[in-house]
Amino acid sequence: MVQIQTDYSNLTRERNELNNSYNILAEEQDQLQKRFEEMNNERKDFQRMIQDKCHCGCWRSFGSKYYYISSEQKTWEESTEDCRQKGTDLVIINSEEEQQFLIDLNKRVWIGLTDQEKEGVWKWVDGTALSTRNWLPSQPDNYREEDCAEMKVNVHRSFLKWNDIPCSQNNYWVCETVDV
Ligand SMILES: [Ca+2]
Ligand SMILES: [Ca+2]
Ligand SMILES: [Ca+2]
Repeated sequence: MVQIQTDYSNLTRERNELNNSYNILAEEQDQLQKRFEEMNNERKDFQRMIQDKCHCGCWRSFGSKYYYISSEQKTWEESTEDCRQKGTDLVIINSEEEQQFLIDLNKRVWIGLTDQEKEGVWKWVDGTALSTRNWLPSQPDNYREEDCAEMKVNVHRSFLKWNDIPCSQNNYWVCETVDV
C-alpha cells in the first residue's frame, strides 16, 4: 500500500513537471509566433517603402552595387539599351543573396539572361554561363519562342523565380552597376 502511494506521488510529481515544461514551451512558441509576425510586418513595410519610392524609377544599393528599378515597362532589348545608357547592364544574379534582394522588390522584372544566341543555352549579358539556377518548375519551356528571362511571381506568390518569355514583351526591368 505504501509502495502504491509512493508510486502515485512520484507520478503526480512527474505529471506536474511535465505540465510545467509544457507551459514553458507554449510560452516560447507564443513568443516565436509574435517575433515571426513582427518580422513579417517589417518585411511588408520594407516592400511598401520600396514600391512608394519607385514611382519614377529609383536607385537602390545592395552590397557593393547600385541597382536601377524601372517604373515603366519595355521590351528586353529596350531595357538592355536603357541600362547601357546609364552605364550599367541588366541585372546579373550571382548569388542567393542577390536573388533575395530581387525577390524583396516584389516586382515582375527583366533580368540580364537570354538564350537568343543559341536556343537552350542561357547566358548572362556579360557572356558568363549560369552559376545559380532559380527557374520556376518546368521553365524554361520556350513556349512561344521565349528567349529572354524575367523574375515572375510564382503561383503561391511566396517568392519570385525565373521564367522565359518572348523578348518583345513589355516588362519592368532592373539594371546593375558593373565592376570597373
Ligand atoms: Ca550581380
Ligand atoms: Ca528560348
Ligand atoms: Ca516560359
